[in-house]
Amino acid sequence: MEKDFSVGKTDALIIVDVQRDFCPGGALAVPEGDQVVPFLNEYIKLFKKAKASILATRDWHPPNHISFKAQGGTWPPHCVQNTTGAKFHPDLKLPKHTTVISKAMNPQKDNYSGFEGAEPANTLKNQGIVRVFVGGLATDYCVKNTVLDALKHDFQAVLLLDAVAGINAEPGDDEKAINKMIERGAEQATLADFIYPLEIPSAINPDAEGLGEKPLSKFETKKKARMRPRGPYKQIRKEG
Ligand code: VGL
Ligand code: ZN
Repeated sequence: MEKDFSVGKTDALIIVDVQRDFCPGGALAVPEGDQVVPFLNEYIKLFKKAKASILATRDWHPPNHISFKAQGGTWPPHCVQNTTGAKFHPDLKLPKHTTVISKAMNPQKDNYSGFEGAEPANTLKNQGIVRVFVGGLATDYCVKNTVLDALKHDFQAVLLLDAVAGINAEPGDDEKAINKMIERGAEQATLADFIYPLEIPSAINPDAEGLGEKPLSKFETKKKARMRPRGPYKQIRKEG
């Protein structure tokens, strides 16, 4: 099913936890976690061109965090504040004006959502954001919870299927997570579903700056979307 998402100022891109520790070689590596990076870089370009907001969340744990095995939790220590493993993936091209949201900083409490407390939702609402596009890591934890919370806060939410990867502690966890997000009302998209603003040099077209809404093309989006095999991330249609 083909869609035509056109990004504008009431949209935000939320990049979830694309940190070294969640990528191959990291402390809690998501299989193929690094493969979301080139896709996210394309989305970043698109959202920048549309002058839409870009946010990046990061897991930002104190060293004694309750989710760590030594504290009786599930996970190996990961994304400890100010460590190399907590840094964003070095190839992720976050623009300077990216809003960084640090999360799960309370030692006694884990949190998988970018919408911790009321602040992120309120800030987005005050900026006039009505729709969020979510990609990053991991599909079955922080991406899922961020999307579900976005819906709870009455944002429209679109899952970026080619820009997510799951931990899959149990095989199929990522697909289950995707199904749940769709069930709760999330839409899904890949790069091929976006209308790209046409680039006309401003020397020729003095109005080129405001192109977000006008001439449209879908150049190369199909080709780019094929770069990453989608496997389990096939479009899942809502029942009924
Ligand atoms: C995450 C497990 C533990 C995530 C964070 O970002 O999805 N997963 N902490
Ligand atoms: Zn964590």
